Amino acid sequence: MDFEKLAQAMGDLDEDAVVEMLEQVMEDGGSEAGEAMEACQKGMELVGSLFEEGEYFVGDLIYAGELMTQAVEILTPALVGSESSGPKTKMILCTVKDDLHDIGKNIVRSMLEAAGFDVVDLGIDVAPEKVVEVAKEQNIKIVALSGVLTLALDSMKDTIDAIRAAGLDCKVIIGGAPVSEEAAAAMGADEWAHSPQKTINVCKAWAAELA
Ligand code: B12
Repeated sequence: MDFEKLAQAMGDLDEDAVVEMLEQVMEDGGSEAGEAMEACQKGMELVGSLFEEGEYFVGDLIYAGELMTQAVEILTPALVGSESSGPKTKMILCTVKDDLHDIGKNIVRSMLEAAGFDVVDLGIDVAPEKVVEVAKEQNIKIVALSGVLTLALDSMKDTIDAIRAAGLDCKVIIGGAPVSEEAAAAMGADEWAHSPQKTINVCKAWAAELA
């Protein structure tokens, strides 16, 4: 599979070509599904650049999001592995305050659900107090925070501070484009991830500790 071609097709928003290539990837059960996912994300970066250059408009971004969601649906069975049996671990997922981007969050949710988690999705632009309130009410021990804007890092820190100030015993994972190891350390997050696969591995390990 030519992954450069796949990234380019995603960047060109060529739905037929993207779907055809992904179906080819899945023919052997998806041994290259991880590489295909990375190529699709690279394609989304191309979309972002074309938007900055004024070639693409907001409608194209929205279409790109739908295409990416479709791509993830095709690849998900190969990426998440087998669903664990037994009671589902409940966790919170949301996009943090002042950030309205939810394509990445929704992808992470689909994959966590496919991996057997009961995901309480609080949506977008979620205030720290809301996360604390729901974590308390539903006795939730895992919180996943998503953000795409640079300023989302401040909201993530405020959310983690609020969780710790409330004395909640929660593991927190942060994810999204601006997140890094340094950012996670600076704000006291327990883990960070860019890829949904890592998110699933981390959350599965935490769920096993909690069980
Ligand atoms: C689509 C898009 C939009 C859509 C969003 C639609 C939607 N429903 O989400 C719309 C048009 C609404 C939009 C609006 C805006 N956008 Co915009 N947008 C994008 C774009 C092109 C793609 C983002 C995306 O969906 N990527 C694909 C997903 C799959 O990637 P992802 O979010 O990173 O998620 C993956 C991983 O990060 C990870 N992940 C995600 N969440 C989580 C969570 C956890 C816990 C974990 C572990 C992992 C994880 O898994 C995902 C799958 O692999 C980016 C460009 C880019 N290069 O990213 C700009 C971009 C993010 N937008 C930008 C801007 C500036 C804006 C606006 C301010 C524009 C404006 N002037 O109005 C507004 C912001 C409004 C707001 N307050 O949020 C800038 C941000 C600049 C910055 N550094 O802060 C970018 C980078 C574009 C640019 N280069 O200028 N945008």
